[in-house]
Amino acid sequence: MKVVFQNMTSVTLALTVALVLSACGPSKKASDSSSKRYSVKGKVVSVDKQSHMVNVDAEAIPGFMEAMTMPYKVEPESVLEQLSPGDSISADLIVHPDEYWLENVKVTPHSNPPPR
Ligand SMILES: [Cu+2]
Repeated sequence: MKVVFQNMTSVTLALTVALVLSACGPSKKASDSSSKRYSVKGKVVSVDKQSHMVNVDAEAIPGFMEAMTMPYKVEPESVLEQLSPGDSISADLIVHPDEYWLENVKVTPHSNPPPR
C-alpha cells in the first residue's frame, strides 16, 4: 500500500513539474512585465484586519503552486470588511518578484458542492 502511495506521489510531482515548466516557458516570453496574474478559488480561513491579510485555503494554481492555505494581502484593503471565515471566494492573484496580493476578490455563492 505504501509503495503504491509513493508511486502516486511521484507521478503527481512529475506532472506538477511538467505543468510548471510548460507554463513558465511561454508566458515569460509572452509578457514583458515582471508581474503575473493568476485566477484563484478558495475558502477564507481567517481574516486579519490588523495586518490586512486574509488566510485562504486555495485550490491549486496551475503553473504557480499547489493547493495550500496561506496568507495573502488584499487590494483594496476595504474588501477585508466583506470577508468572513468560511466564505468561498474567487480572486486574481497578482505576483510580482518581491510581493503578491489578491485583487478582484468576490465572494462566490455555494454553487460548488464538494466532490463525493
Ligand atoms: Cu502558496
